Amino acid sequence: MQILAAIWDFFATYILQKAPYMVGFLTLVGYCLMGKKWYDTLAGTLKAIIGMLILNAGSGGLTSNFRPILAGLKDRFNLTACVIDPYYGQNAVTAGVEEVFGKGFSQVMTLLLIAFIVNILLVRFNKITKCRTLFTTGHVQVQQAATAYWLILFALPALRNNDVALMVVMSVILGAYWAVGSNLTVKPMQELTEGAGFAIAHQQMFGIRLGAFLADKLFGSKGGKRKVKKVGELEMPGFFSIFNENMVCTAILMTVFFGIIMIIIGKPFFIESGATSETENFGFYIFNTSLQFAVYLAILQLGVRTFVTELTASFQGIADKLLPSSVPGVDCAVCYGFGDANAVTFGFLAGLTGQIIAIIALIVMGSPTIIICGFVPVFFDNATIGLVANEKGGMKACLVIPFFSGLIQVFGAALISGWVGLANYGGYLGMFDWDTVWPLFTVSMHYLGYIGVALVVIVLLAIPQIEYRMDPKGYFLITEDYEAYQEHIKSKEKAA
Ligand code: ASC
Repeated sequence: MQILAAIWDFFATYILQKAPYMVGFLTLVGYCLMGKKWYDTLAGTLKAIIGMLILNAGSGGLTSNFRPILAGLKDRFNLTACVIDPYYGQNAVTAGVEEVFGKGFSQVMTLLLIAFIVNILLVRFNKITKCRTLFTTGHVQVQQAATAYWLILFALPALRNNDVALMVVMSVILGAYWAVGSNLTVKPMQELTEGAGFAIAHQQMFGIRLGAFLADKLFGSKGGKRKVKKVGELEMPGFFSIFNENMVCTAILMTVFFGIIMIIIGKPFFIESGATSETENFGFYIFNTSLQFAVYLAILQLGVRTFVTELTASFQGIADKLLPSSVPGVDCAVCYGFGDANAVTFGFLAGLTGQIIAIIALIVMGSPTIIICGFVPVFFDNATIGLVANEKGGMKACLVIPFFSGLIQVFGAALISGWVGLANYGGYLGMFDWDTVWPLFTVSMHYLGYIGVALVVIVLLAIPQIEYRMDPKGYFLITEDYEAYQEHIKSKEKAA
């Protein structure tokens, strides 16, 4: 028993919660199931882990470089504000949960495991459930579990004294959200990557599907009737042609945007935080910092290239033997290695513009909760949504849809974090789904109690059923054989 507990503890701490090792573990299991030679299995597993670590170095570098700049706005203007950022959100839960609900959050690991098992079961029985995706991004799952814990305790006071019921409600809702949300991204991701064989398991999964849907409806080609110009197809004249090069484009745009923000914040702030010194030229500091954006994006894309093929190739073993017709759900940054690279930058800047306008609106309207943009939601949500929007609706969609997403993130986060009391502790998770669908879940559970819980679960589970019924023939084909799926779509269009 003790040995089992130790194994479980090791698994939960070092694999389940750490995306690189989870991806490595799945690669290992997949290749073993395929009966690959041991040395190929070892090499593939190492490549998968290292690739994910490189991706993390890229996304971590972006976050650690640019988060303090956005958060600096708060200090510069002496705002008592709630920062939307997964790490601030997690800290806020830890800081307040004991005080507000009289409960710590020691069961987080157990919860993660049970919710993960719910996810696995939903995929295992996908003949019935129609769920095709397994969540592999552990750090995100921890953040979501923390915020969901708060939202559910807030919505259902009866659960505060009933640990078993609390665990059941939480793991079923979270597990269903993971399975159904990532499942929603299968189609946009297969289309973006031309069948690379992964889905997104992150914090804006409903946003991705909604973004792709709206981009297609509002800006799409309507079966060839309308001309769609994607970001990568723009022919820029003269000087502007340098924007076609992703690194150059990112460097120039980030220098302008972050330059303005950093000038507003002022040099003394950066000296105080130790980021620069009295003697360093401030203009040079701004330029050098802004260039890091392009550097970390390039690192991130290298990481993607290193591990994606290993993971998706080995996952075939898992799909064949254990979880039929399934694909792995991975970090949103993985898709930045596909599609038009500049769409990532444009989506981010459009989302940032939306967020800044929304924040000004909150201040002007005298909102009791003021939001400060955190780097993670504004970049990772809007870059991802921009990328899929561009794929379906071109440049216009890539700018308009993330702009609205930015507005929604701020207004949604202000409403929910103020209402449930997380704003008092300075942070909220703030990613797209947590500003939209999770507030709706919370409202439903708060006002309808257990009926609300049932409603949330039923609605979640109904989503893949509806999608399946819209195209029963193509639904599993899209993960099993993308080329055959494309043929199927062509023949469907011809018949229409
Ligand atoms: C998050 C989070 C991160 C980033 C990263 C993006 O939600 O917590 O560290 O997004 O996963 O690659």
